[in-house]
Amino acid sequence: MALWYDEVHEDKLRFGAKVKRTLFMGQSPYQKVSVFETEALGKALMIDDLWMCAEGDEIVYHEMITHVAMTTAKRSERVLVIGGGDGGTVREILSYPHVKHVDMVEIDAMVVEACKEHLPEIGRAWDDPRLHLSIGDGLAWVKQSHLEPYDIIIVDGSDPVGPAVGLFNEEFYRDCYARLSDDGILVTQAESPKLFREVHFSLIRTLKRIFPVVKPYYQSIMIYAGALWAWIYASKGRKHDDINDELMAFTENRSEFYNRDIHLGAFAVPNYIRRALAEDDKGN
Ligand code: SPD
Repeated sequence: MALWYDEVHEDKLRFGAKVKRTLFMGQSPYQKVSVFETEALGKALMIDDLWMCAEGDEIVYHEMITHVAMTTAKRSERVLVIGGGDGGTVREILSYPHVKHVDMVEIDAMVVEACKEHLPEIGRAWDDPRLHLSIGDGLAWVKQSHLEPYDIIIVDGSDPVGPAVGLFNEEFYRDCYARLSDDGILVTQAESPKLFREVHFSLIRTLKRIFPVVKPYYQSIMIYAGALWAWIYASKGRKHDDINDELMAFTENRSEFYNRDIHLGAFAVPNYIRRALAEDDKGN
């Protein structure tokens, strides 16, 4: 009989993949971690029965979460990644030779170990000497006021259950703001505007209380619930269309999905989102 794994939402919706075999399943102190080999999307990671990434479409997520900030930042030598335990986000950041130092803070050693062993094609930069991996709490990391400022902070957490709940809180983003350089940019994953509407718009409102520039952007990810996925671009002044032509040319040459049109187009919002944002702005 065929084996399927589904991400289930309120017993109303399922996002599933047919699984050839289970490569890893474990319970860490924080969450359930599973890696499957799926028929349609290659190997895939689930955390607490929610899809995190799959070889077949991870490139869209990881290019979108990194390159929008990397191509617009005034400087991008020092980068902090919170979460991102599969290694896809740091892989993309470290593809830029000018990047000097990347701190990656992932709370769950089991996620990193399982991904290193079973998803080595996603995390291809684990041995890069510019990468400094800490297993620990991202919320505590950004409280350290002695840290040298970061040019970019990327929050690649999982969905707001378990240890990732704090990554949707105002205090965390206030700490991130304090850890950024004067021209700094933060990008965070921001769930589905359709399926997790309240989480998505509440995160935008939270960031707008802290950062002068806040703009959500969107792209479709096949494995994620709600199909249309979101990230939020927040900065101390740098605009999402302040694109560095040289860096864009470099990135376009090597990326599989991301390019200038995708970058700019991702900020074009459907009317239901435009209206919700306008309503929120009126309320502030
Ligand atoms: N349910 C999808 C939530 C996506 C969060 N991050 C995924 C990690 C990929 N590096």
